[in-house]
Amino acid sequence: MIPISRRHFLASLAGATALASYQPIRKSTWAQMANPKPLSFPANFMWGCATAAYQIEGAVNEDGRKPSIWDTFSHTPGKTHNGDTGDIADDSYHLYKEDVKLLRNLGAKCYRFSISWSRIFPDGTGQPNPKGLDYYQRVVDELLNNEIVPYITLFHWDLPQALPGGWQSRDTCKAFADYAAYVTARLSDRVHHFFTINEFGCFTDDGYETGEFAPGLKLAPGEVNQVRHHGVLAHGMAVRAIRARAKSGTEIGLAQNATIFVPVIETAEHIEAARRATREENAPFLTAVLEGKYRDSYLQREGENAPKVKAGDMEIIGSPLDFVGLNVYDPAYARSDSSPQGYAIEDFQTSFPHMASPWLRIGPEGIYWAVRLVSEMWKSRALYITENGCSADDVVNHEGRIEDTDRVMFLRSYLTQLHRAASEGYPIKGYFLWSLLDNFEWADGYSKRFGIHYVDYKTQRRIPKLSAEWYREVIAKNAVE
Ligand code: PNW
Repeated sequence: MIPISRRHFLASLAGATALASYQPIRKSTWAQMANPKPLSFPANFMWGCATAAYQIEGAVNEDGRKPSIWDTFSHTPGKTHNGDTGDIADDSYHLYKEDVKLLRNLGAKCYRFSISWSRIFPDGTGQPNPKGLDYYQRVVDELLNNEIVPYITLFHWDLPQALPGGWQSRDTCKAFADYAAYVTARLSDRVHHFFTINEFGCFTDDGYETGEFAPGLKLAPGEVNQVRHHGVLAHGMAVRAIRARAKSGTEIGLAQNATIFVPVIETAEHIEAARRATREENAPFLTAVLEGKYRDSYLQREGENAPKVKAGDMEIIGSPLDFVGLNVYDPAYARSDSSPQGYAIEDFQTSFPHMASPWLRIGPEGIYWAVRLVSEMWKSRALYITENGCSADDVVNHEGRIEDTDRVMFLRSYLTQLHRAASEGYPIKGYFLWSLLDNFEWADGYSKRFGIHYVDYKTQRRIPKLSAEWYREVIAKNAVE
């Protein structure tokens, strides 16, 4: 319900009396308005936090790990803010027990972290490195000993540097599936949830088209579409490889920052426009994965630049999933119009509010529409919010506290909208806050803080922010207040 003031409420009733007979407000209604119920989530809702290997681990040369494309990229002058690298990051490779303690103190029920492919297969393929896997065995043990359910992402952008051609090569898809099979065969006795790939556009478009992310290439459109195709193909091949090797009961999904459209006004025509826009604008990634097909409109639009698809590829790409994970940050808005596609995408006014990262516009309704549109269009049985959170200009005040009221505002607004989706019955199973702690924010280096724990990078000390205290309350009550 949208909170309204008493004056507005009465005024709206007064207006309505002209049309309908006036009903006096019962006392109990006022009592409810004065004491609104907390926004409770379904029983067993999975509250957690998310991180990724290269952003937190450090220890890039230890125990047999070899470079990933992000090591190379971050060490190339001019590629990251201030020349920052993930060499040390949060040193979670050594401090993982402390980080699990942070989760424990929050009362978190689950933790989403990623595996560094270069620790397991330092050359991308070939000989596995047992010491690499040992680290993740220790992390999983520590989580389980603290009653925290591990959710593993197999690929969060840190591709082994040694793989010839990177994602331009179709062989990389096979290498990924082999790595996925190796990991699941060894961990699926205790880990029951795997995400294949995190955010397709961020390592394909940003890595191979704009060059803002590793490997920093600026390829032609046809080559970029081929890289995108290899991304979704690798996902599908991994789904099959995991299913073939994992213990029964293993659930598989992906974590995608689909572009989700919010209808400009909640009318039937604008909702339909948002639906169409979401399906069309995600054609190379989520739509292809969930429909097992590239839309004709996408193939026509790309013309001779369309990806080269081999027989059987689309079936593999569309391999059934157990759940869909959505990373939700900034919104997009669609309105109905008379064009053949039936929608127009809104531009943003310069006054549109954003968080510390300029791209991170604040649009809490996006999380509601993400869950609703994906469930409605693709009949997903289970959904997770695999990332949501924000950067803020966090400072340690004279009392040693970080009063990130702006982050709390952001999170409360989004979770209120997520509650709306849950209360309407959509199958949302859990929520992973990005991020457990400040970390290496890719090309932005350490200049942007997304954590609910502050990291002093000189001492590696972690300090819970106000948002951590707030999230702890949410988890304890299973409700947003
Ligand atoms: C996600 N954008 O990335 C990633 O999964 C995380 O690793 C990252 O730290 C987090 O969100 C915060 O950025 C994104 O520019 C990076 O729209 C950039 C964008 C979106 C998501």
